[in-house]
Amino acid sequence: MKPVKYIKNYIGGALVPPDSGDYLDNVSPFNGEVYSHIPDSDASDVKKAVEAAERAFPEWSTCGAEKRFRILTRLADIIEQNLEDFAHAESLDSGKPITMSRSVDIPRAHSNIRFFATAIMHFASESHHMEGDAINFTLRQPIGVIGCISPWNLPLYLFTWKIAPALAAGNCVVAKPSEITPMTAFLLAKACDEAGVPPGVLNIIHGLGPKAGQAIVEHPKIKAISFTGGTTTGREIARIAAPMFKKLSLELGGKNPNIIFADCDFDKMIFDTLRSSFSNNGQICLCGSRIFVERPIYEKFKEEFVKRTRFLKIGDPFLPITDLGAISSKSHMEKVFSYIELAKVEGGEILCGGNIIEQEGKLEGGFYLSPTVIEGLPHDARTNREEIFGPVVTIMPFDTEEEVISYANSVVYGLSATIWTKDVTRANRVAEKLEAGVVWVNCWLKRDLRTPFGGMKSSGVGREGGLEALRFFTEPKNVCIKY
Ligand code: TXE
Repeated sequence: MKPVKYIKNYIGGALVPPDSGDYLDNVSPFNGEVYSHIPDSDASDVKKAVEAAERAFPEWSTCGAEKRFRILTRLADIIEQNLEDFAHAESLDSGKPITMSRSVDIPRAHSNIRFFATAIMHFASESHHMEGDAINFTLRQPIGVIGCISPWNLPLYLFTWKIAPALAAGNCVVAKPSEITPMTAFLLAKACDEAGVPPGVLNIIHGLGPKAGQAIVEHPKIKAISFTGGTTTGREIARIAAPMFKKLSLELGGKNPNIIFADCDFDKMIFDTLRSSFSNNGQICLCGSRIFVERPIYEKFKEEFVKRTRFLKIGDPFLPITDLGAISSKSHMEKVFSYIELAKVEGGEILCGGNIIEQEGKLEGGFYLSPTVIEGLPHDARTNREEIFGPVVTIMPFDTEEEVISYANSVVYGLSATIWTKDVTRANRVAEKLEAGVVWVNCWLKRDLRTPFGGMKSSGVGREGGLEALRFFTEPKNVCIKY
């Protein structure tokens, strides 16, 4: 399961070149060099993938939950058996530390598959008895061909988070990974072959969003789209899909508040806040990028947080001591850096970091940024309203619960939030008022796959996870029988 020079599309169970014969460079953020090439696919490749999926659908949708359970479980086992290859490919492609690929990304990818392989075995629906003369029951039937489009920050983790429930529910899938991080999706295609996933059940198309991605969204035989990515792109996808009455699941951006009350467990809070600020270089839509600290402990927090941030090791993603690897792409690094410049213009003070790190030796040419902490900005500065999606956080004090809730809710996003306090009554009171789809209290990124996952406002539409996902990927039909 090693990276290849020329990645291929996976259509009808075969690894095939793009119809156009054209390829795009795949750059490793590790050193900024082109290390492979991906198909520059277009509508003709997508058309073939949809046709393969349509051919596979009748058998796959009626073969029974147990058969789908067995095949998907085999696929999960193969990923687990090849964890090191998948982890290496993920870090080479994304720049994330190998320690994260090994402990988070790849294990969560096979857990996603296993979770939904088992969930479908227990997926039941409801019936409603009408006194005396009728019984209703609800069928939850697979939809048909589904489009799954995923981003570059957690490549295989989010790719399988969509594909697994779609397949478990009996649908067939045309999936497109990000062109920034295509390699583990290619390795997944090879794993499907080994697992005996029937041809056409899963089809993987590589290429650019506005070209290959848009062709998936536009295809009339694709009945539902599950997308994770930027809010701008989500809006564009909805513009096309809504008039075609496609089901839509949109997991978009975030600008998540991290609310720290003075009575919190300081040591636990500071440890998790470092994680929630800088994990994956802040390239997780759930990272807490706006940190609000109750005034009595603001100075203590600022001193300890900046000290620990300065101690983070940035560099070679393949060294176990590395905390932060490379930023996913040159253009994204430049975008993140532009926000650091904006923060200065808006009157912010850079307490640590704030610079692009010019590496030498084998990392020369790679994309590295120092983790950055900014204070002194008003809550409604652009830096505090717009998603930066990098190792950049702002900190500010607050005095009252009402004040911090109004700050937290003052942005267009509503994805997740974190609250640190020992006062459980206050935690519940604040959680109820926060405009967020996920609220963590005295923890961060503690994930139970059965729970509804997603955001509100400009963070998206719908929920993934557990039964929410299986219900998204099925059509409910009520049958009423009079007797
Ligand atoms: O995502 P895009 P990008 C945020 C983050 C980031 C911004 C843009 O702020 O800076 O989004 O990141 C495909 N039709 N998040 O550019 O463009 C594209 O090929 C169909 C948050 O990487 O949204 C890729 O496969 N598909 C997010 C996928 O969409 C299209 C994680 C995501 O790309 C398309 C990543 C189109 N018109 C970025 N345009 C999260 N919520 O976790 C692009 N794509």
